[in-house]
Amino acid sequence: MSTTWHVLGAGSLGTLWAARLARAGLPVRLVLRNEERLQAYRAVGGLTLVEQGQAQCYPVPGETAHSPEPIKRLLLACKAYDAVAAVSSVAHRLSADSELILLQNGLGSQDAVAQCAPLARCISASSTEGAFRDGDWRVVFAGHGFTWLGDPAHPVAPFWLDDLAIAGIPHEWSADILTRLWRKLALNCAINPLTVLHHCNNGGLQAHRCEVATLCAELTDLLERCGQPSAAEDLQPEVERVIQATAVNYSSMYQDVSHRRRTEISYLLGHACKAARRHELAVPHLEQVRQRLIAHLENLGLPSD
Ligand code: NAD
Ligand code: KPL
Repeated sequence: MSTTWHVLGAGSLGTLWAARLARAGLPVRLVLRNEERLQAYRAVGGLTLVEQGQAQCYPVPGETAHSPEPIKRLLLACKAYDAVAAVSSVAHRLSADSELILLQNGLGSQDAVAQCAPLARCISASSTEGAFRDGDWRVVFAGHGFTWLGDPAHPVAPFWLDDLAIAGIPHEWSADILTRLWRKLALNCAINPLTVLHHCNNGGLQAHRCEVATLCAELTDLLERCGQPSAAEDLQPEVERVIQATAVNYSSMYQDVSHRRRTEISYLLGHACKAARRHELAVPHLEQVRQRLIAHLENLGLPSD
C-alpha cells in the first residue's frame, strides 16, 4: 500500500499536485484549515482542475489538521508567510519518519519550518509550473514547467519520486537545491518588485534596463558573498532573457498586488537584504527598492511584511 500524500493548502499549487496524484490512483488527502472549510469542501465534492479548457473534478478526501491519523508525507502548499503556522497545526501528527515537501517560493520559510518540525525530513522544492484559482476549489493549470526537489541535509533521493513520475509531474532530484532556490530568488528580486513599482508587465522592464542591471550587479555580489557562486553566474543575461521570454506576463508579485493579496516580499527581497546585512555587504539599490515597495504596499493598505 502506497503512503498517503497529505496536501496542506488547497490553493493553486496544492490543487495542481493533489489532482494529478489522485488521477494517477495514488492515495491523497487534503488538510483543510477548519471544520467550516471542510464542510464547504464536502458540499462541492472535490477539487476541479482545468487543463486546456477542460475541467475535471477529483473527489480527493478532505480532513482538518485535528484528524488523528499520523502524517508520513506532507506536501506543504501554502504561501511562505503561512508555512510555520500551517506545519505547527499538524505538528502533533508528525514523527521521525515523516517527510515534508516544501513548495514555498523564496528563502527563509524552509529553515523556519525545519525548526518547528525538527524530527521530520524537510525537502525543498523550486517550481516553474504555473496555476491560478478561478473559483473556490477550482484551479487552472496555466503554465507547464518543472519542479526541482532536494534536501540540503541528505543528498539521497527519496523512493517516492516514482509517485511523481506516475502522476506526470515533471521533476528532478537536485543535489544543489539551495543554489536553485537562491537563483530563483535573485530572478524574482530583479524583476518582481520593479514590475510593481513601475506598474508594468515583465516586458515593461525593457524600458528600465539600467535599474535592472544595477539590481543584478548587487544580487551577483550578494550570491557570491553567501557562498552561492553558481547561482550568481551570468545572472544579468538570464534576467534579461526571462524578461524577454515572459514579456507579456505579469509577475507573481504584480498579480498578488493587483488582487490585493499579501506578497511574499519578506522571503524574496526581505531575505536578500537581511542576508546582505548579515554579511555586512552594502546593497543600497536593493535596499532602496525594498523601502519603496514597502511604502507602496502600505499606501495601498496591503501588508508590507
Ligand atoms: P495559494 O494562495 O493559491 O494557496 C495556498 C493555500 O494554502 C490557500 O488555499 C490557503 O488557504 C491555504 N492555507 C494557508 N494556511 C493554511 C493552514 N494553516 N491550513 C490549511 N490551509 C492553509 O498559493 P499558491 O499560489 O499555491 O502558492 C503556494 C506557494 O507556491 C507560494 O510560495 C508560491 O510562491 C509558490 N509558487 C506558486 C506558483 C503558482 O503558479 N501558483 C508557482 C510557483 C511557485
Ligand atoms: O517567477 C517569476 C514570477 O513572476 O514570480 C518570473 C516570471 C521569473 C518573474 O520573476
